Amino acid sequence: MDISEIQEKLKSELEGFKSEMASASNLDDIARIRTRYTGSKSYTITALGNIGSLPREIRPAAGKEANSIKKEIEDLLEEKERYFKNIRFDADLRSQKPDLTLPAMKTHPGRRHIISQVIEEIEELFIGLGFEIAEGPEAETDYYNFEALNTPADHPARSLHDTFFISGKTLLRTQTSPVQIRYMEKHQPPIYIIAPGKVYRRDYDISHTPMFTQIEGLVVDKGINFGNLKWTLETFAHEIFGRERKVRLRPHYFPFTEPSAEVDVSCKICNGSGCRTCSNSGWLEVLGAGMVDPNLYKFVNYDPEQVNGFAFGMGIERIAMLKYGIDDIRLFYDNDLRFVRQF
Ligand code: 2U9
Repeated sequence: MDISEIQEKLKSELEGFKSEMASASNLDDIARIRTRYTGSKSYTITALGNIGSLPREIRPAAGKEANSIKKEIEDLLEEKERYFKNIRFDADLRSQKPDLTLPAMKTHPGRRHIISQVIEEIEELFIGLGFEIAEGPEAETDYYNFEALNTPADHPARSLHDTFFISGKTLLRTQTSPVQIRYMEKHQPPIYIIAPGKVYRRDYDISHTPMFTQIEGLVVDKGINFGNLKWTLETFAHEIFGRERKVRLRPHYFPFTEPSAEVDVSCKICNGSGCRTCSNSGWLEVLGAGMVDPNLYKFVNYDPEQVNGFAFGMGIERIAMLKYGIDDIRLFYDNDLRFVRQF
């Protein structure tokens, strides 16, 4: 057999295929034509299988021709099959009558994340007390995150922060306090601000995530005293956790406040008598606070003889955990819809 004979047979095979395709009217026809022209007994497939037995010099041309015809046949089959499938799909849709007795599909409209809701609730409370909201960068310098907050390079408090460094003296802020320093650089007292935002620390367990949310507050004015701080914190605790909760302040240490305190609210579960949630103490720690250390004012050119102030800080995830009885902070960021849809 010479090459022109093979080409002739392949061509007539293709013509036969095309004429059958022209009269195909459904998917069954396509399946039948496919078997006939691309099945193992079809002329094109047999020809490809027999290439090896042809004279060596015509093998490449015969192989090329058979492959090209095979491809043309397969492409046309696919195209026509898609066409008939669409027709069948349309017909199926038209023939289906809706069953009006079926229950409606459940829809889940989007909603704000629980942490965003708690931030907003706390913001509203402080706005009502006359505070403004201040924001700042999440990538900070060592100066604003530590130095200007009374935490020089050799200060032991630095190791508590497990800082993520970006490069050199640039880092991811470990607290929102840098926002307050930046704010004081640009504004003169009286200052009444809260700074909500994401902060970052290298930590991950049942009560720590590498990113969490803080809200810090700062008041700087003439004649501010510890009583003003205590009233502000009690108002906050009663609004957020309920008026029946007791509030207590315990002495503590922070590099940027003196004196400093940790603030507890009485445990809601046991009403202060002691249970597993409060480790039998009757109290739950909710935030830290103190009078701004006058030493800080030199960083922002305030005169500590003229003004003084207080500051406080809290982790929003912790507030949300205590408010809603959540026992693992990681749940907030696993994005399991069964959890986030509850709020
Ligand atoms: C300036 C001066 C003082 C902010 C403060 C705290 C106490 C505090 C922690 C609570 C849990 C952070 O999220 S947490 O780990 N914060 O206890 N923060 S006083 O004091 C400032 C801030 C800015 C210029």
